Amino acid sequence: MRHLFSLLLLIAVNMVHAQDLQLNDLEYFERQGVNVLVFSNSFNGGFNDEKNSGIEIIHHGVRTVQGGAVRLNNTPEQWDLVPKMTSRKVNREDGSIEVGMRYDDYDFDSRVVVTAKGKAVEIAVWLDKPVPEKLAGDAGFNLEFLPSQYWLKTFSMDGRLGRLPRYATSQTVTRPNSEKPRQFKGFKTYDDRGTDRFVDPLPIETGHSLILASDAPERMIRISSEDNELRLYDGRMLAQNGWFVLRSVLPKGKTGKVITWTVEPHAIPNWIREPNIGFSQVGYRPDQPKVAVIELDKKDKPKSNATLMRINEDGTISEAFRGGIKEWGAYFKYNYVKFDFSSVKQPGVYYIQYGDTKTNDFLIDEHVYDKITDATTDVWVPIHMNHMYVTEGYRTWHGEPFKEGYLQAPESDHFDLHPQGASTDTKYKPLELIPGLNVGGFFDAGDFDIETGSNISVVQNFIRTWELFKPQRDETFVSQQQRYVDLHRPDGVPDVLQFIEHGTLNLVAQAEQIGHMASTLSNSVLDNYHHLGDAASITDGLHYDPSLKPYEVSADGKSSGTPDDMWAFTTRNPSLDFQAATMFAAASRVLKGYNDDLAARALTQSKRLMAEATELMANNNRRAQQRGRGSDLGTNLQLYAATREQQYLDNFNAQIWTALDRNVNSTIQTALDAIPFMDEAYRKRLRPYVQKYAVYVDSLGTQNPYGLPIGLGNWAGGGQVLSFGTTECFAHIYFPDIIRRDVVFRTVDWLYGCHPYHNYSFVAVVGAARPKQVFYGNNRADFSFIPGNVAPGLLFRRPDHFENYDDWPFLWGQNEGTIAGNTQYIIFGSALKNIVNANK
Ligand SMILES: [Ca+2]
Ligand SMILES: [Ca+2]
Ligand SMILES: [Ca+2]
Repeated sequence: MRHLFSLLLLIAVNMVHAQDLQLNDLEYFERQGVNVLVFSNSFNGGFNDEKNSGIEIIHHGVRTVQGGAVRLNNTPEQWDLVPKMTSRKVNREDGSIEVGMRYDDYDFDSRVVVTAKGKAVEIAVWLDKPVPEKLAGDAGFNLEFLPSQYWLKTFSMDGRLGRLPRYATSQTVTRPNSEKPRQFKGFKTYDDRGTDRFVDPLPIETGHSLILASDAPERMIRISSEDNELRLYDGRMLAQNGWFVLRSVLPKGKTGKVITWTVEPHAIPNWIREPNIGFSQVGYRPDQPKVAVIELDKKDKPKSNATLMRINEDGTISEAFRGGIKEWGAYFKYNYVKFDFSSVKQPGVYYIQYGDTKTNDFLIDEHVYDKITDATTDVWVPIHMNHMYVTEGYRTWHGEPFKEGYLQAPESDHFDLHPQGASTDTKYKPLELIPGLNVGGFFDAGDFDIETGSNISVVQNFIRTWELFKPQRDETFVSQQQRYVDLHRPDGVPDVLQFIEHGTLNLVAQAEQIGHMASTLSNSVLDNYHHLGDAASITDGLHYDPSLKPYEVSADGKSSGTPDDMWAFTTRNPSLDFQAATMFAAASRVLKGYNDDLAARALTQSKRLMAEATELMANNNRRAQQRGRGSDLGTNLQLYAATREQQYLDNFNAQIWTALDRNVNSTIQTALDAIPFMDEAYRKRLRPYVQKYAVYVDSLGTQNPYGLPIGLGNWAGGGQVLSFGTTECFAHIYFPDIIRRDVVFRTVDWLYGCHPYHNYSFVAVVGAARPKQVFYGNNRADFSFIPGNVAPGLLFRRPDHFENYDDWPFLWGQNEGTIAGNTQYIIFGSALKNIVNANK
């Protein structure tokens, strides 16, 4: 009897423990439904606050809280200073993690100690020296809450009730700029309109005990502090990407334990995450493999089978297939199983039923891939055409941007990482107008600059698309004369030719006006770099005249004293010139017969830049020469394609085999690209390398359940998957017996929904049943997307979490699409369509 009693007691004790937060092997606090991470991801300089760092909470599978750290602002923005992590100690004995933080700019150190206390954590801030005088009243401990998961939810502060707003409408004050903590590198995120004052949000509520979202068990969280006042702010008052912020200001003149909070995220008892059934939202061709990858909570017990249900033409539902579940195993925090329904080949409308989980419906049909690139070519790309008025039906996407042109950048340490050296390398004086640059070109991504390297890739991608697939599609009206673009209005010219022309126009202008390639044409001031809205309203369209006062307009209405003109960053980079020269040669060939004048100008610049870059690279130090040589392989091939001069082919042949021997994975795409220009002997010699590559492709199946190269970087790995898929397509086209057609569909499935976290298509695309709904495009403030965009996808958060928000667009590493990446998608999609249609 006593034994039984002890046993029961032991079980009871263990049960209590099982509900408590425990410090796990991956160095975060865990209980079922709740993960509390303490600087598993630290702040990282470059772009500063990325809303990805500090103390973070993953609450029932969603990372809803981050930014826990000592901060210098009520609601920090990007480019406000972030603390550098100076130490991180995991203390297993008392179940705590201690992190040292430092602001070099203010010689200010602090420590935060997070300790598990039952179902809660205690967060304490310790100071060895008092807060520096300059930061007193501003420095505090902050914790940030994801707006899209907390808006419209209730809160209670010391019993006073409220509801967090869908849109920012709280109150602000202004304070003298002298009181504003320094921003990163002295940049200024705001235009104070000459007032010399900055905007500071006021709290929504203050008190000592806050309950957030008592109306939503999966989001409910309690925070209390006996000694410190809690202030709740809305960070969106200053910046659309702001979060709800809870903070306590550090007391003046004190040392020791200066802040103590208790934070208790509610856990739904015995919570198990709903299975994420990954499948292609675009659907499947009858003749392709069809394998759903199902992501399961580690506490979830895999079912023995799943069914494919068919929605019949009369609306009734019948079981089309029942099949076994195959276990793949653990990959980071989840378990993975697969459901193979490849045997179902009858065209129709289907959904997958796995236990109680049912997916949305999708198609099995011959034609599912027919339209996968149309949104990108017809909508996304033309909207990103710079220096044009772009319209669609009743809607204007943007007016003609940057009418005042571009100024020579002075020496600067640029916020978008384009330093301008002491010498301009041009005939222009700093801030002098460089004529003729406001023509052509494509917006880089979610911002509005022209990244020259990306624009070169874009033109190359379009040339490649044109030469390989000759798409005659004409859905876009482009008038360079009127600087006018209209979507869905054919004008008799294939759109791809017009895109090649548009990119070339800007790049040739750079070469002609500057003498070489600019690294970028970008914003001069940070407060218009983060512009959200019509690109034509970023600058005032008037020439900057420093003799006028800011905001003053000249009598003739042509210039202003507002220093908002864009800058051209012109530090000479011979290898960029070399890339441009290569591209110009190809563009010249393609444009001949369509725009002869531009073709001739491109050829002139190609020859001149080629000669000058070659000489400059030879004169530069050895390292620069090696850099030049590294890109030689692809360049020589492109040069041969563009000019058909034998010397380039000879250069290519002299290098390709050693490069393949060195690293087959990184060289194989270039080697495949050469096939159209080579003889049968080349293809034969390439064969064993493709076989080696196939071994690598197969090995990926054991590395993760998706059989793809999954990147864990700060920018999610969508581009890597896409370039892998593109290589597979070309390898299959040339060596179908080695790279099987089936493997190509792994990339397709991933892009369109078969991936971790959720099962939405990463492409805002025609044809997908459930595409993602928000992207980091230039309309992100509207929680929207630009059709045809391809998201980078799954951002890895250390130590074990993949994430792609579909209700919060503002993390570029997950949701931004780039002009170079999206034009690569056009090549991938075109190649795929070729492959699947070859069997018809
Ligand atoms: Ca950019
Ligand atoms: Ca057209
Ligand atoms: Ca201006």
